[in-house]
Amino acid sequence: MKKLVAILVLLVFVIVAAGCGGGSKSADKGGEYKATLKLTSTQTKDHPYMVGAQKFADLIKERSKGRIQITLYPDGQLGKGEREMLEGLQQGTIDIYVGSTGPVGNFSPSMNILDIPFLFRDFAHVDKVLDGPIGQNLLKDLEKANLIGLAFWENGFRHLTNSKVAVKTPEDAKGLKIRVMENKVHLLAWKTAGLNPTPMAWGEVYPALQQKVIDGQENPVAVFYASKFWEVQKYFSLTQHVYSPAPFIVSKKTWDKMPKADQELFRKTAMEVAQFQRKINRDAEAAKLKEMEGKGLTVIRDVDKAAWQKAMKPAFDEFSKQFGKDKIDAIMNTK
Ligand code: EAX
Repeated sequence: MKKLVAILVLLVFVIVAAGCGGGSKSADKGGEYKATLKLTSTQTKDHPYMVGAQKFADLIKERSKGRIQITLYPDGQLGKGEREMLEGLQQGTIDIYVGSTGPVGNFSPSMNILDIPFLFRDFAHVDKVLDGPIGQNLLKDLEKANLIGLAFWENGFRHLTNSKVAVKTPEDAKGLKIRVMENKVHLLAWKTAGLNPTPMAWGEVYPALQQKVIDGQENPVAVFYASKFWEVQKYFSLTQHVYSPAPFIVSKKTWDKMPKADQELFRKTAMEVAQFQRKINRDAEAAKLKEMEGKGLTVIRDVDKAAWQKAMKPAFDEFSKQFGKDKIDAIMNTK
């Protein structure tokens, strides 16, 4: 009899514990959850982030039969930079974010490994790493910062631009004042290469370039194009110095209110849209560059990449110490 009571007590305990599932307060009543969620990024509504976001919103609306509506806030409407937006996610004032990994490392240090220059060979390498166990573990780590990483979308390979000189080598760029993201890895890499980098929130970059407070910046083609940076920059050097992923993140506060079935729907849809979003980003790059050349931008294609790699190399000792050489090698050796 005593044994039976003990088993019953244990059973009740297990059922209650499973119901509370790992701190998540999921309602698990798929039909009843209704929400209007805010999705934001620093980028304009035509940038591939927001084109992807619109597709995500449409699919979620359709698949939830209208229970979940997602409103888009493009162009920094909910924060002047990505750090501010991530803080908004933690506080629950923003529900969903898509943006670079730039400031993410300040919240979840392991993510910074992806910002190491010349880590990725090409897009195929990128996809293998980000969609495989390495990328998925980095997304999981975000949860410790109350951020739920669902997938990697794409910002793109970053390139150096400026208003002063046609840059091919680090020598050409010596002393250039450039804006960098609020990211220690980027800051160290550019200092090591002999430039003069200043961390700045995205929303301040265009005016700073216009007022010539800084000479240049670095970003992928799509960002430069969507924000009409050819108006304030003359030279676009295809340095391709670092690949910039775009984690698609949900606030843990929002997440914990969602039933498991909707969480699954979000995960699946975010992964699905990642493929679409990366493709439209990649497919449009060459045409965007051409169009901007037509507007007077000088695109420097014969950049001395080996020289850039060599100039940033001394920073690798520090990166190896910080992230572990084995972890960096695991990414570089992924085939
Ligand atoms: O995510 O701040 C940056 O330079 C980012 O690359 C941009 O906001 C797109």
